[in-house]
Amino acid sequence: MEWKGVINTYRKYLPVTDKTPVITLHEGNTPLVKADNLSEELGGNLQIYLKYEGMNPTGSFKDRGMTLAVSKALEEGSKAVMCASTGNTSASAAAYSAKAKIDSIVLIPKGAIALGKLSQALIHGAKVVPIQGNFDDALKLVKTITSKYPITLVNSLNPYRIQGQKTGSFEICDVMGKAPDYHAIPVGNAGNITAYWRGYKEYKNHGIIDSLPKMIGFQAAGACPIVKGCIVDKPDTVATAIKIGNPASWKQAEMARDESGGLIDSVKDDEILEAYKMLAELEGVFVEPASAASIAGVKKLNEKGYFKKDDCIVCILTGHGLKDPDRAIEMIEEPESIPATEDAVVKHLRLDEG
Ligand code: AN7
Repeated sequence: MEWKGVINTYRKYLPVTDKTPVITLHEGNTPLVKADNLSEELGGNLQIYLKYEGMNPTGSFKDRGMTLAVSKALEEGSKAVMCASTGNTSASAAAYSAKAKIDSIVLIPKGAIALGKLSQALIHGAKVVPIQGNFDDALKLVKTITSKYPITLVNSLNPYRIQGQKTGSFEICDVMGKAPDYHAIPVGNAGNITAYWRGYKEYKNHGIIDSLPKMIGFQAAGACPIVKGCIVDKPDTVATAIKIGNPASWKQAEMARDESGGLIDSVKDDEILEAYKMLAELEGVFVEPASAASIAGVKKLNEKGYFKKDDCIVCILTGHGLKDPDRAIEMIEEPESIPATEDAVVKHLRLDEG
């Protein structure tokens, strides 16, 4: 049967009626890939699955929440939406607003978002406003402005964003027939960990799953306010998507951690980049650096003996690697060119040496 996006598929669990206009790009239904090569590399004791959210229409998990946030904005008669963004939210808000024929305004930290994301926001026709500040400054401004003007806020403070994003849990459980033992996820503004926990709890309340996963979240070491227990004024990490010092859903993330018996830990930039390369080389899965935080975190915890044998872990890979291709090229070094002749190619590859 044709997949018609998360609202049409999970309508019964979402705050929509027959009258709600459904603005969809057929988001969701993303691959859940068993990562045997990666599991073996990490010691062979775990069953690791990758939920490849980079396969959503705009290349990140934000589309699950944006379909609902924009549909509800339209239902409520809104003519414009606004968000602060480290990139992916702006790309998604721009695309869904284009589809809904409403305006979108995005505040981004100047010079601090990946080029692929900026190009998305621009080409979909968002009003892009780079500010001379970081994401936290941008979010504060957006909160103030949307409280004073008739513009709908579509950051994850908008409850419809969380409602839409919880469908990720539903898909995992629908495919596996149960919840995993652990749910590993990068944490930035902390909306996604909040949404997934909510989704699992709802499926358990409906009797669809018997057990809940432990939620394990990972922040970048230079931007880990929840781990430190205090706001980080100048967050810093290569994983620009999660360069956030004062997450909006801080308390909800702590609740997900504590209710599930999980944890929120930090991973260093070099651990994130190692995981980023490992995923691409071993699994054929290209993600952006922030997404690799969940893999880096699982690797770190496994080395400390945190897991039991054969524990099943789903890692959320939040965004596509093509969002930020410069990062990959920086790491690997672009190869030199050679003359366009058979002889030169054969010599270059040393095929003539047997
Ligand atoms: C790839 O786009 O906050 O903890 O403004 O783009 O729900 O914030 C992005 C966040 C993880 C963290 N991975 O999720 C934004 C923004 C990727 C992301 C996160 C983001 P939350």
